[in-house]
Amino acid sequence: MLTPGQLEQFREEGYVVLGQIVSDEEIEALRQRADDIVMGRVRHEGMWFQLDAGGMEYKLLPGGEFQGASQEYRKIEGWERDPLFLRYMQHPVFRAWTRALIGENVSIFRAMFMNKPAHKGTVLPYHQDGGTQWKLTSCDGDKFLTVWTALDDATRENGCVQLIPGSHKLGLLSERGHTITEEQERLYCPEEKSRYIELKAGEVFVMHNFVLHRSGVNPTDKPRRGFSVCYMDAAIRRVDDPDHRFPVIFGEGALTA
Ligand SMILES: O=C(O)CCC(=O)C(=O)O
Repeated sequence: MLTPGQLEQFREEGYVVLGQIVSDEEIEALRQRADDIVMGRVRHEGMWFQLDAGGMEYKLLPGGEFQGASQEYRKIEGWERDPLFLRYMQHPVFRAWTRALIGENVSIFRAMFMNKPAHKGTVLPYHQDGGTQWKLTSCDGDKFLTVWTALDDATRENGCVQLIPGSHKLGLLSERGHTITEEQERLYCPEEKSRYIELKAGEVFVMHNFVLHRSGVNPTDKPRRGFSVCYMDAAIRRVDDPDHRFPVIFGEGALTA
């Protein structure tokens, strides 16, 4: 489930590749469901859709409701609404990791689909996940865990996630913004320090939220779809809306599929 060696690697490098944790059939079902959702064959109220602008510039299109059947969505949020994905998010391996790092009661900040459509994709510059822009009552990086699952093979060629091992130890570099400055990128993210997280469809890696990470475009004819879930302490609230409740995944009041 979770070995002391993996925990040690997580503390030192800020990430661990776990490999595939569910059967090939279950992965195939998730891939199929992702396809059903982008094509509008399965609809869940409240999901948020953003089409891909594509390109080397970090320019994003506005998001909102379902915008029609398309393989060109860049990001879709709200996957806890889908029973198949919710069950996956509640897998005992993620229970073990979140218990070790966060505690008994665990919610999610977000559960999102991140796609680099074939012959498209938008560059996502180096960034950390957190800071005041998340508008949370606590942004202590140690109470968060990102779990990223490849829904297609993710390769260097089709825009897999790239990260800087150990960079979580720098703490939060930008309190306010999402991305870091060019100067910080020059200083902390030289190409020789970066690691490309190449995964087969179904494989998983976990990441500390303060690890510097990025991803590129996809010039290939195969999509690179990923499913990224950010788990956090269920006691965390939104600063601008104390009555808002994040979806609870483990512990008291957890959602049921
Ligand atoms: O999937 C990607 O390309 C980026 C993912 C990411 O930034 C995240 O999961 O936090």
